[in-house]
Amino acid sequence: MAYEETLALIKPDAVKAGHTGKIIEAVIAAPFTICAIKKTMLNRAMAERFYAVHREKPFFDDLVQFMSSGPIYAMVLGGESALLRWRELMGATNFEEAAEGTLRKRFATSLGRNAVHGSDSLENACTEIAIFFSRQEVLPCDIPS
Ligand code: DAT
Ligand code: MG
Repeated sequence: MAYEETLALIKPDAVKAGHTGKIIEAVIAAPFTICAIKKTMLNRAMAERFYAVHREKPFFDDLVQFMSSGPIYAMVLGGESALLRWRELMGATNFEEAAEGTLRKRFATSLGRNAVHGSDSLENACTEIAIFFSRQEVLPCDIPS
């Protein structure tokens, strides 16, 4: 086990539907340390950059349009095995295949509108965190020493 940080997003569908509080409750209960959090909105270019790996996919345009359609919350979640644990809490990409109790099972309404994002590797987590936060904004400890 190792301390890790991952990027989590509460996507526009979940923010709009009023699920932010329930999702943050699940984050804290898991538990993760919220090392950084901000409400923000991606413009088209930022969404394209964020999802650049999917540029060739047929759903890319819809994904970019959706992700830039309203406010989101970006969080850096820290903890032991944070990357995999956050992906487990999110559930499968397709909410119909997501396990009971996962965030996507609870809050997704379609394959694309699936409430939350999580980095898929530590390397990508670093890149994605840097899109939203400076190093000074990421505080791994809740209690100052
Ligand atoms: P994940 O978000 O679980 O890492 P991904 O990186 O493969 O999944 O895809 C990014 C997002 O794109 C995903 O959360 C929802 C959307 N998406 C993926 N596959 C899709 C598909 N076949 N049709 C429509 N949207 C899709
Ligand atoms: Mg992904």
